[in-house]
Amino acid sequence: MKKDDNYQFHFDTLVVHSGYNSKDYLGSLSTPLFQTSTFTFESAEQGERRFAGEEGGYIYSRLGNPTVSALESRIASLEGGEAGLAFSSGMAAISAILIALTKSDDHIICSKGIYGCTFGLLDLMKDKYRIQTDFSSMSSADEIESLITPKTSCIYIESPINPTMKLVDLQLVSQIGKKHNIPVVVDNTFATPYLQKPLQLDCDIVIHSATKYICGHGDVVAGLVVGKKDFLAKVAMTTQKDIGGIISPFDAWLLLRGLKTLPVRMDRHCSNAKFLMEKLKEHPKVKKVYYPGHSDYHDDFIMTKQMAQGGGLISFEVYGTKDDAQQLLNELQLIRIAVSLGDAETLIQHPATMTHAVVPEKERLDMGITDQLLRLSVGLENKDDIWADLSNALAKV
Ligand code: LCS
Repeated sequence: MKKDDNYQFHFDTLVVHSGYNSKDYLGSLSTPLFQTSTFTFESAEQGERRFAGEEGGYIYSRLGNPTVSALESRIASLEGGEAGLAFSSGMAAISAILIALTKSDDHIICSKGIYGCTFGLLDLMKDKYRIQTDFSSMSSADEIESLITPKTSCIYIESPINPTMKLVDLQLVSQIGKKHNIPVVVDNTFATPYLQKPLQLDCDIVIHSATKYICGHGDVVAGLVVGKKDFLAKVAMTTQKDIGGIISPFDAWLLLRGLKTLPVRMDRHCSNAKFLMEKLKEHPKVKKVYYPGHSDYHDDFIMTKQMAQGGGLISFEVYGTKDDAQQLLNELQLIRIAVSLGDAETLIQHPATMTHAVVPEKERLDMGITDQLLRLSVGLENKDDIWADLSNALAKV
């Protein structure tokens, strides 16, 4: 889909068209679903050539599938990267990348605050392979550089951080990564490439839990990675092929479908979230509100540097105890109590006992996840209906 060499399509055109050419598939407007596990060879010699890498073409769906390839090309174009890879979950993507980047006894520097299972994975890597992780608030170059050792093989960041919504200055971290030749990996799940493009800020690898905004409809669990072609080709032939966490063709097809509306959905998620964030800030029962650009953390300067809008997630602390926080959830009628995020439905969860229950209490509190913290994934419903439900529940606690 190239207009001419000098013309660059806009993001909202790329989400619809990139990575797929209907001419290659009998004119089919929708990307065909290749629901097949394997591909036949015309001869034994052709099979041999394909396995030897001497001839292009598909072999077996764990090694590649046309529907999956279209998705991988599309996410690469949206993030502005050379190549993409699709996985069966965000965690399959994260583990394939971290295992590819590290070996026993290595060291990782990680943002202070990450999704609970990513924390669990780092703990597992420490137990099994003696890979140590240091957590950093990443607030200054000195702080990050003081943690670098000769064994540091990767810097891993979430921004905004799940669930505290703290921001990490991606440009600051990528400059340190470049200076010390350490790859910087960014989990871009909360922002999506519509709001933030870490590769443009010189980070090296972008990861998504595509389960969230990329899918947008709460019906797929999947992961995506974008980065340099050579690195991802190595991952495809090692920690993806041999560990095997590949996406199914049908899930790839659903993600291609979901992606087409990403900008339209994100604009609505963002405007709804901004409205609710302002209402929550004024509410007497709400102690703190965390939303990029308007947080009680005062890190707005980072938001203006790297994000187009604040996104669809808000975290807030209520006054009182864990019981009060849980009661608020139980009083809701429209908003659903559920983990995950980025769906059409507004979802609310209690991180201390749900997404981050695996994080030991001391580390959890250090990350800023108190018993009174709630995370709201603002959906696409009418904003007044969401606020009516939330304010009604707040009035009851
Ligand atoms: N990265 C982030 C930032 C996430 O929020 C999640 C899942 C993952 C990676 C893992 O992706 P998955 O394997 O689930 O596709 N976050 C969840 C959450 O906050 N609630 O439920 C899942």
